[in-house]
Amino acid sequence: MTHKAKAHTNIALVKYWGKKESTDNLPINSSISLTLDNFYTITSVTYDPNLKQDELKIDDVSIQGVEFQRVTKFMDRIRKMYQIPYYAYIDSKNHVPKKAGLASSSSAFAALAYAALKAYGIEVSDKELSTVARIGSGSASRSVYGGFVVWEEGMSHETSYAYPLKDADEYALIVCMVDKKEKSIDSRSAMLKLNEFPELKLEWIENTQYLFQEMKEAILEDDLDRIGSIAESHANLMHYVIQETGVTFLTDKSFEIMDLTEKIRLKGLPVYYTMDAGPNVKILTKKKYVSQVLPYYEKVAETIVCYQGGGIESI
Ligand code: 2P0
Repeated sequence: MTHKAKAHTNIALVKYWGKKESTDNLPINSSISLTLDNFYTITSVTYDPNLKQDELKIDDVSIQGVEFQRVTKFMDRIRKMYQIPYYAYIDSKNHVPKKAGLASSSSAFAALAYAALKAYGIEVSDKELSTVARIGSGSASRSVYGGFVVWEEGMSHETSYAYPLKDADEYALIVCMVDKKEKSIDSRSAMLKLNEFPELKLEWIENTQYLFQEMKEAILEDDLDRIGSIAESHANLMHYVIQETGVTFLTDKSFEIMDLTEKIRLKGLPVYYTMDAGPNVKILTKKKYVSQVLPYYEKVAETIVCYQGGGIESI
């Protein structure tokens, strides 16, 4: 009754921001991501009939409090859905380059969902696994797969799931680390603020629906320039929306790296930026340009080069 699983984090190129339902993390918009090889979580789940509650260790530290509550609540959902009668030892290790400030719930909840089901001998389709991972954390629905991944918003638990769109073998993503401090507000809380701004929410949804369709086409056509332009537009849109709800994630350094990216592009090298709920800037390009563009970024920030990560797996 034990199982160990590995899942990679993903970076959204069309972002998930806002929920129509919080218990199951049903999003207000569909999103598209790239799974990364360098950042991943390995989690083992062991059911034990003698346990009176779950026990959680993250990176060898025993966890209580809010973080534990979130995990055990997620396990309760899985136990109820799949009639699992036992509590579990959960041991999770995050493989994120030190101080990257990129620890992500996407790989954590994807790995946990998979290990929790497999440890009790439950086999589900990837589609169903994606719905279960989503209950833990929205972005975890996308970490079930490698490469470029689509998460269709859906209207219910059964219809809100991710699927693989295309292999991303030629692509690269350079993470420029801007600030390694803890965020002032977590993305879960920041996202909920959008509900207080109905007009802004509508503007976000309408623009995102359009860019989501455009991005799907661009990826299927393997058109880096189009993918990159849409990713930049959507990242800027998300940060405009976040700013309007009273939260700021970007710093002067983030803007400096965005400006630098435009300058490098003027030299004829295809690089495009995207930012998530934090100040770090991620640069999308193709593998073949990495050696040419990396020195520019290394001058201004600590960098980590990532390529496409694979889907969830047992180890
Ligand atoms: C994304 N982010 O699409 C967006 C872009 C951050 C910015 O998904 O509440 O940790 O657990 O569903 O998945 C981060 O939000 O939120 C996120 P929950 P999650 O990657």
